[in-house]
Amino acid sequence: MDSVGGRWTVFQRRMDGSVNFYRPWDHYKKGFGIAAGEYWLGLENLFHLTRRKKVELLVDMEDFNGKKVFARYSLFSIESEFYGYRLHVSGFKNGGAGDALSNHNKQKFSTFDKDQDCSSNNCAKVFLGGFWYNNCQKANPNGVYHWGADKTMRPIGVEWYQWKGSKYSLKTISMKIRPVH
Ligand SMILES: [Ca+2]
Repeated sequence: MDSVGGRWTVFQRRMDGSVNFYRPWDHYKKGFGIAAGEYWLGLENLFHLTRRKKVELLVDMEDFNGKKVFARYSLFSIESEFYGYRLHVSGFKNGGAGDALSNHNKQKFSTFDKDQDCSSNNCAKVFLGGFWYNNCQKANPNGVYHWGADKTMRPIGVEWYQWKGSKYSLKTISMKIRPVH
């Protein structure tokens, strides 16, 4: 990675299915899991980490064949809870994963008990995660961990559509940020 910028701060990680990510608003606000394993830092922390400086985003992911790709965004921030922790992401650079996140740009965060998405349905309930759902998603990193491809299932998995399609649940995915100088 570039020598420019500080250390990466991981705010999301899936790696083994050990943590339930189907959780209410309060959990996504405050964070859950453990930093060394499956993990969500919390929206309030994320807001404070991105509010006064330029921050870039790196999304690393791996499939069950050991193939690794990434997507990178040169600017990343979220708004306060009052504005629904609305996502701002731009400046995509392709590391083989494709751009799934631009579809979620300018969306508010939604959980099953707080529907702020652009769908007439409750995306968090239909796709079983918590995320900046649009109508509904191209990326579902907080979806259900279900060990690879299953064409017979609804697309509820840990999805990155532009890389593996809607019915493949990734082996690992992590989202991390660092300040840009
Ligand atoms: Ca809705």
